[in-house]
Amino acid sequence: MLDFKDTKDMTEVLVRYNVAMEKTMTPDEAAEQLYSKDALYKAVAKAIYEGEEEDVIEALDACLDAGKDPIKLIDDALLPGMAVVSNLYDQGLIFLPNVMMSADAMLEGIDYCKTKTKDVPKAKGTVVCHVAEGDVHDIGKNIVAALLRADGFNVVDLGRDVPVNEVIEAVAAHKPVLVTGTALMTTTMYAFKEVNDKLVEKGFKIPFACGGGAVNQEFVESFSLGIYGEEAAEAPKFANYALKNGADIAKMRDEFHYH
Ligand code: B12
Repeated sequence: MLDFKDTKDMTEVLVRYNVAMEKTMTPDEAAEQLYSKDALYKAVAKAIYEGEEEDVIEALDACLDAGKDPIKLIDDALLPGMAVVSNLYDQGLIFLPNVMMSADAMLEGIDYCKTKTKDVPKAKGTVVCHVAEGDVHDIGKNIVAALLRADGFNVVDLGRDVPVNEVIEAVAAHKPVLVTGTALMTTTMYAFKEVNDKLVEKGFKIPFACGGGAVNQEFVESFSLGIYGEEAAEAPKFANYALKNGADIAKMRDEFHYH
């Protein structure tokens, strides 16, 4: 235990409580500390960190040869690999282009795993995904869409900067069990409320799951169909819940409430 009275240099305190690193690490050294102890999963994560798509496939092949289930590899190897990259980015150890290359390598890996499963199920249902009007940040939405597809949903991906009316038209055309929205800017998140109000106006009672750095639970629950999601991995949980229980928004909010 540190004695605060005698601690002249606060650095010691910050290091003790893991707020600061013991020494300045290189990104490679920091990544090394975050990888899985499992050598097969570590190879996948390392290839994602390095943004090397071919190495991701090679590492996945090694996992498959060892008998791992291709769909489980998404949760067990690919997402943890991307989590290492996010962690290093949050610490300011790596930069944006690295994150984008890693995200591409991870998405490639998800697609590859899907081709390796024999039991590609009949689509469970449809989900419409979009990034809010005016917003081009689509990395999170791409992960959401990839995870939904991996879970057996048919995804209608409207892309980024999607006009409000286009979302409503897609819902009318595809009758999805869930709509997702992603917004990373405080200027674009209000498009969600417009989508919500137009859906209600047209009589569509369907959960509208919203996430992305700009929004929080309070904001999303301020509109009647809104279900807040913090992590992309929640999207398939929402879709499965809606499929099983229908569009009971109040029950769904209870089920997935954060605090
Ligand atoms: C990458 C990035 C870019 C890239 C985007 C590339 C791309 N194809 O997406 C580029 C360089 C193009 C870019 C441009 C701009 N950017 Co930018 N960008 C970022 C950055 C660094 C990372 C965003 C990101 O991809 N995060 C990783 C992904 C995975 O996170 P995510 O989308 O939030 O998704 C996660 C969760 O939220 C969740 N999730 C997301 N959606 C959903 C949906 C559901 C249903 C669920 C369950 C979960 C879920 O799942 C994911 C994790 O599991 C952020 C900074 C930051 N720290 O966020 C700034 C940031 C978002 N950008 C910002 C700005 C201002 C801009 C620009 C306006 C800059 C400029 N002056 O030109 C332009 C915007 C142009 C536009 N009209 O959109 C600001 C926004 C500020 C604000 N609050 O409004 C930020 C916050 C930077 C900052 N601190 O100022 N940007």
